[in-house]
Amino acid sequence: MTDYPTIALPAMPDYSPEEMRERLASFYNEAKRRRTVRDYVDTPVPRDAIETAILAAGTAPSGANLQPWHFVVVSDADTKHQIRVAAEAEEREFYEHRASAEWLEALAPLGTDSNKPFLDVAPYLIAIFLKKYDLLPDGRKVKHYYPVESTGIATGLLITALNHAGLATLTHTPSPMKFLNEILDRPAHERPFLLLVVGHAAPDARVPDIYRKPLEEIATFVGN
Ligand code: IYR
Repeated sequence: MTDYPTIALPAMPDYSPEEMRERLASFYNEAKRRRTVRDYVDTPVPRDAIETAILAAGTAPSGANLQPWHFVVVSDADTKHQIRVAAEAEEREFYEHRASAEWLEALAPLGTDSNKPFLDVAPYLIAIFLKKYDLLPDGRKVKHYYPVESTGIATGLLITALNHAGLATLTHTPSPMKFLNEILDRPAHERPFLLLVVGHAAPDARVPDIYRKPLEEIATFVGN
């Protein structure tokens, strides 16, 4: 047993199987209406909504509970524009040179290109950074475990929380994203993980007619 202090597990709700089904059906309905949105309006989003969504993301499990993430919330128009300019430069490189023919073919149904107006228009960009270690004020390093898995789970929670609030998101991944360290003045040991665009979808936004794999394709049950 641990020598560290513990507390009793806070009470878990005790739902009947029927209640579980209802709750999960309702959660699934909400999850499945989430779409990656590329067309935004500049309608403001309250800052405290973003703060609560980030607090929810910060409840994610993490290796040794070291919480190896950092969220930079950008609403400043000039900073968003700097990010747009830098991201579009990387994206032009990607679409014109770096991407393989196979990759471009996989992206074709999404209709994406190097033009990223949403980086100016959406009210918030959340740059998510992953820390392989923390740096203590005295310069010592505290190693993190499973930082990629942990930050991925936190990002999933963030997207889910924002979707729950009726906000649209886009998981944008210009590559490489090192420019985010410079523009946002983050230390070198923080690695840009993902740029999340957040806002209200444009009323005339269109999205590709995507297909989601059925249960049999994404899950295998061993036993009952
Ligand atoms: N980062 C580029 C290309 C891109 C890559 C994947 I994988 C996508 O699912 C979508 C786009 C861009 O944002 O256009």
